[in-house]
Amino acid sequence: PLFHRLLLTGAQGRLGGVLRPRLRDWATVLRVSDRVPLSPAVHEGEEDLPCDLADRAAVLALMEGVDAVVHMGGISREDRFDAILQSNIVGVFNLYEAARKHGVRRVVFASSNHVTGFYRQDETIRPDAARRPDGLYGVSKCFGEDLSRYYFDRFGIETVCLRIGASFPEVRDRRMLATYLSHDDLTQLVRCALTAPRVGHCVIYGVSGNKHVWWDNRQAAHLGFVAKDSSEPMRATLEANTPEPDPQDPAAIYQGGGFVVMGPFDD
Ligand code: 15L
Repeated sequence: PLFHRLLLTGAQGRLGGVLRPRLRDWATVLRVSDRVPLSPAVHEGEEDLPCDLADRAAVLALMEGVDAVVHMGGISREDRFDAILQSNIVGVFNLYEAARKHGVRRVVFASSNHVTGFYRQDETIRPDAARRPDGLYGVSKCFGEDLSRYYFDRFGIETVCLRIGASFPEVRDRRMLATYLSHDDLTQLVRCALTAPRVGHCVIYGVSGNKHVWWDNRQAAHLGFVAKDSSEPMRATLEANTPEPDPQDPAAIYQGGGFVVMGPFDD
């Protein structure tokens, strides 16, 4: 195995659930964590440590003895500010503080394309373009990117921030022709982010080799990731089955799609 103990947070989440069986072979022990009970329950080679990311003491215990972290935990959509605050801001701070205290050397951080959701769909941007978050969720991911930058510059903890596009088994709408990241490519990307010899702090988009993309990901080359999949084979069926978007619809104008018109939600 690549690691003695690897931690997967958000193991019961949608992508945590995809990654969980795929990460198992990479470590002697895969520590799986979520705030809700895991189903299926632990498999051989796994240990389950339930944890609410907002609970500082619990996160400190969660990180003990861990070699590296795949941080998929937290809220993955637009939500009430107070919910986002606890999971994605307090939670990420707790994670990095625990990494510092326990000497954890590397984190793969699930960021999101929504940190740049207010760029237009006719623009192509690089990961170092100024951020334009499309909601409080996107703002919280900006915080995670900046916090991890600080923990690298100050404490040398390496992080790869993956601005995941849309990772589902299949392309579900026209926007996903650009944002699609297959589950296999996601897995490879996480593997490269965990194992590339030196990553420092970097930010890259998590996207398959789609024909039309909005993101110039050449800055990711040093990770050694080469996408194997593409949305293109699904284009014809998708276009035949979905109406042409209204060009005035903000969801069709901006890269963040429907996220750009969500919220704010009342408490
Ligand atoms: C995200 O950040 C969400 O977590 C995911 O569920 C998708 O909605 C994705 O963005 C997207 O942009 O489609």
